[in-house]
Amino acid sequence: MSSPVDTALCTLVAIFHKYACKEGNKNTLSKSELKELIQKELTIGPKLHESEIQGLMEDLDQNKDQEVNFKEYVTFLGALAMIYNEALAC
Ligand SMILES: [Ca+2]
Ligand SMILES: [Ca+2]
Repeated sequence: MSSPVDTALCTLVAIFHKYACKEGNKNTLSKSELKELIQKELTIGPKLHESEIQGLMEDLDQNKDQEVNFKEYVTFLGALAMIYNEALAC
């Protein structure tokens, strides 16, 4: 009954929670949780340097609490979608 878009969105939400609940606040990603998510779930993850992940964390952490909440994660997904859009455009 689920469409490909439903499945894709549920996967993105499930991935957030899979990593967010590993340590500390269960509803936010710490820097190490974000790093693990990037390295295990993204094709480009293993190619990113520590400094790039650090920079990404700082960009995503809009309220500067050193954690990535779900809203900030959605911003991250939007940025990734922009990159894929450039790669996939006709
Ligand atoms: Ca957490
Ligand atoms: Ca934050």
